[in-house]
Amino acid sequence: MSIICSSTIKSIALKIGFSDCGIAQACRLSEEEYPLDGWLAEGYNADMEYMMHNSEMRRDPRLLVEGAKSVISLVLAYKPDRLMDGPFKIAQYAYGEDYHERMKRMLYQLIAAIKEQYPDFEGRPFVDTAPISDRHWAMRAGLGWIGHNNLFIHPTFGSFCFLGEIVTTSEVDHYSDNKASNNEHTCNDCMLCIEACPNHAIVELQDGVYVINARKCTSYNTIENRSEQLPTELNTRGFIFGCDICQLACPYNKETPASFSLSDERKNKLESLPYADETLFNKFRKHSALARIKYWQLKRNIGY
Ligand code: B12
Ligand code: SF4
Ligand code: SF4
Repeated sequence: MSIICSSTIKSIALKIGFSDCGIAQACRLSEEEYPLDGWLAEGYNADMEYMMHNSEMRRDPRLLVEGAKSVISLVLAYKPDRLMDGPFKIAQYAYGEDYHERMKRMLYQLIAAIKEQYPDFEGRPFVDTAPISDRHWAMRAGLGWIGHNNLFIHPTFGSFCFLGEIVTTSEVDHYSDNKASNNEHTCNDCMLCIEACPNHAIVELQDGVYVINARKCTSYNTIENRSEQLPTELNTRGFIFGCDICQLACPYNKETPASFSLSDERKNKLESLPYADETLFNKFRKHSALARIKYWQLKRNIGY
């Protein structure tokens, strides 16, 4: 099998429209690096039972793709050029087309383009579609670091970016350095994200290791929680789908460029969504990240 050139892959990825690309050697993530067991033991996954399954596979992509040698990590920035107005807020990641669809299309495009140069290349694309920890692979691929707000932060695009991977059985000529491991890039410990969270959902699991207690988090409750009522103590600050508060507080997101232009038409649609009837909402949620919730959850999140 041919050894593929990392800089060729990166330049194809950028041409396709990804914001950044790096490649890490496939290996097992230790509990120290990815304290999944500790997080699950505390029940911080709330009712996301899928996080309890395949945890060994989630740590080791070689169990996901037999013979995997490399993980190609892709970043797709999504910061919009303006925010929606009005009393209700939707997290910025849901402003545009459903990222699962968009990213998957781009990942397949990338695989096809690599195959043109290396016909024996075999790779499987992932974007929230299998047990693999996107953030850790982005960090290992030298693209940035994980902040106390638990998000992957890119030095240029901040944390407003989606992540995806191609796990491949091919080896590459050069693996990127994990810059976060030698402190070249790290979270600056300002704690602004922790202070900003209105629900105290960012908690210290062990000394200096912060995780999200999903039970308390607005993002979890407005998207993943299927109960009839939201917890009475939840302070959403107007977010009816997802939450961006701990990202907006982070200094690394202040000077980042916009990567998505929010048209007047789309902005109006987003602003009128809380008042939409079921038919209109169902029409909107197709090809949107809002497809994750049903109409009754929207109404519950709004409070009527
Ligand atoms: C489950 C999940 C959720 C849950 C739980 C969140 C959580 N942090 O665990 C809920 C529903 C709450 C959620 C919310 C959101 N999510 Co989410 N979510 C996921 C999912 C599916 C798995 C995450 C996971 O493995 N959690 C388990 C815990 C144990 O692991 P962890 O969160 O990675 O945390 C560890 C590391 O941060 C590490 N760590 C911390 N600091 C350091 C420092 C160093 C040096 C090291 C080595 C390690 C380290 O320790 C932590 C504890 O284990 C991923 C997709 C995927 N397959 O990876 C998307 C994902 C993380 N989500 C994403 C997004 C966009 C969001 C939201 C921003 C959406 C929104 N606006 O509402 C919020 C953000 C909330 C937040 N502050 O994290 C993106 C994040 C992109 C990015 N730039 O990081 C992902 C990667 C999806 C994607 N493909 O793009 N999410
Ligand atoms: S997404 Fe919102 S509720 Fe969840 S940890 Fe961040 S600020 Fe807190
Ligand atoms: S707000 Fe401060 S502590 Fe939180 S992730 Fe950003 S740099 Fe790190």
